[in-house]
Amino acid sequence: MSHSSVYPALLSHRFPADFIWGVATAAPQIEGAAFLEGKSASTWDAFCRIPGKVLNGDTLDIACDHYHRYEEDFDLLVKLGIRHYRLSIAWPRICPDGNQRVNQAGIDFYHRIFDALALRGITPWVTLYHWDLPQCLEEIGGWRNRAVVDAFAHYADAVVRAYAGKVTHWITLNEISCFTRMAYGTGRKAPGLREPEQVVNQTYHHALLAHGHGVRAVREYGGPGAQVGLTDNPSIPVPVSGRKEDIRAAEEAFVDDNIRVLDPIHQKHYSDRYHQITGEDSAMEKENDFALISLPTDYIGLNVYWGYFVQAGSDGRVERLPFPAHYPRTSSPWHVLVPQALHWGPRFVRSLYGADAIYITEHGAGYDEEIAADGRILDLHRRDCLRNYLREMLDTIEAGVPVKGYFLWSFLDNFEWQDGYQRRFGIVHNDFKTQQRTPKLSAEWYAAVIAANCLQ
Ligand code: IFM
Repeated sequence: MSHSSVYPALLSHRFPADFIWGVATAAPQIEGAAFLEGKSASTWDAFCRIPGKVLNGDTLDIACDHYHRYEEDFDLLVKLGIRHYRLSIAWPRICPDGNQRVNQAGIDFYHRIFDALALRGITPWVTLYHWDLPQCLEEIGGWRNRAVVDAFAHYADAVVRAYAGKVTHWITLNEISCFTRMAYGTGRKAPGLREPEQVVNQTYHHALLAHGHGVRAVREYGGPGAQVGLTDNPSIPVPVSGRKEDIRAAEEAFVDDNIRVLDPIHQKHYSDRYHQITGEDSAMEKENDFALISLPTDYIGLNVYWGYFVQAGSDGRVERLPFPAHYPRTSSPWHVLVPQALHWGPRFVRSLYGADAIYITEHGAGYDEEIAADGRILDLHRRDCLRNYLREMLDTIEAGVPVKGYFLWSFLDNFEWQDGYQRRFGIVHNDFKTQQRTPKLSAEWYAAVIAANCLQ
């Protein structure tokens, strides 16, 4: 008897035949070459130089040195059977002055990247903005200043025009709340400010406009077959039971939590609920802003890491349940493990906003793990996390939600923002001294999932 007839794969563990499997990275986190060939400083290059802002004073200067090592990195993708690669373009490499001057060396670099990917049969999924605002734009107010929207429009036009034909899958912005609320509200991310709530809401509004320009640029210059969408990291309330009251409570909480991004984009205006929540701090908008903000997209990208549990209280109101001590989490303090977030997140996006195609553009787990003496990294905790979440994603697909693909964050250990290089999200270990790449157990496991198109 053959091995597969003795141990047949479970039918319920199979993914649709055309399912997209990939890994994700972002320019500032892996490229390095922070000041080479005309690239100017980003807000993160400036932020990491302020003592105390980034763990161990780590900088993005060298990161994974992917700028010089992309060929070997892409060879590794091929070895692992990974055919889809999400990356971002560094805005300060393309428009170092934040104005219309385009840096040809920056344009050439990504041509080399796309050619190297094409040579290996790997499809790029390109994010226009993954948090690296040119510092010169921050100096005139950054996302607080509506002028940044025009600067982004010029940048997006330059990028899409340059790579039309080489790139067909575009993502406008990554995780708006991380470069608005967390950058200008809580101050955890660059530029690390604590502005009043109205200013924060205004940064969201400017980001929505920039997203609209990204969509417009792809429609105008992307060429035949080009597709575009936003990547969001919605807050995901998970109903604690399948009772319809709990599901309704979770859905209501989902709308409220995501009232500044997903809701306005899809409702084509700020709802009454938005105004109720934000009150006098609502964003100021101009006539016709929503014609741009709500341009139709081809897909929604969701980054899903965590969620929280809710139930309907006795009066029917949403009750958020606190996590008990010792609830499972990764090394990132914010990262409680709630696999069902990968079920309910896409489900709510589908039911509320009617998305026809959803891609999980990021999911992964960060641990402060070290390489063992024998040179192996047996990251069973990461494997378990990935598997539990993927199981939930399969249920979602089986429930008819159009989740079309999954990009694991991240390919390589990299610069994890304020947590520097200590927090490792890669399925490939990187030794930041020698730049040696070593696939972890999770990389081998993910390769097996992709090869079989089935959970292992
Ligand atoms: O590293 C980040 C990434 O840049 C955006 N999404 C979450 C990841 C893990 O924190």
